[in-house]
Amino acid sequence: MKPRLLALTATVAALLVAGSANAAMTISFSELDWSINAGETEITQFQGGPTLGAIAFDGPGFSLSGTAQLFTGSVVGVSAAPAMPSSASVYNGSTGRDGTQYLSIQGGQTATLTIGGAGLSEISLYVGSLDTYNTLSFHYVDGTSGPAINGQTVADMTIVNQANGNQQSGNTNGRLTLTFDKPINGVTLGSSQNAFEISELAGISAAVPEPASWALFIAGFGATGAALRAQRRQRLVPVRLRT
Ligand SMILES: [Ca+2]
Ligand SMILES: [Ca+2]
Repeated sequence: MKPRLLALTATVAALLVAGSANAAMTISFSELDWSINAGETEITQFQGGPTLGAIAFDGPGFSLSGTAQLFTGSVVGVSAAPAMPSSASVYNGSTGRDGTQYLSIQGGQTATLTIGGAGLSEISLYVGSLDTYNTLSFHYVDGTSGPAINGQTVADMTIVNQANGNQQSGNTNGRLTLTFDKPINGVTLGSSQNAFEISELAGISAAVPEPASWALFIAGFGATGAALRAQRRQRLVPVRLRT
């Protein structure tokens, strides 16, 4: 029977505040949603390889390290290609899943994405067959780490009812988005059992505004300064007349 892949797009965001670490993030999950979020730029679809260090990135400043593997297709009990909406560019019509290479973190393995420059203020991951034992931990530009979350956290904080590893349901296959109150420069993905599958990463840079924006910003300051000087001159006029 062909998997029934409904393009459910309901999204619920929740705020997670870590008790120990002085950081907060919001978590949202969008079912079978291949489209990246507004403002995001794609980071990678895990093409290239076959090792983590040889994966191609869409922009500069990113690298992947760790022991996780790259898969194409599914192996029962080992790794399941994430379920996809038919609109996804990586959709395989005969399986209803990602037909291209994806990241698969097997039991006991990790993959760390390192982010250069100013880091990211948001990251989204297209995840497959989310399980309670899939983990994400975050490293901040200021040198601190945490809070870490897992599949159960996602289930508790979003529309995901159960992170039970279902290989077709929109509950466990879709876009997981995390936004941060301070920029991250790394994410470590782990899984204590098979497996944590990810098709795609995207994010929003925490970089300062582009030079063009800065030029406008400075021009704005200049205009404000000129207006203030004009006001001051006007105020100064009567004083001058008196002396
Ligand atoms: Ca891919
Ligand atoms: Ca899984």
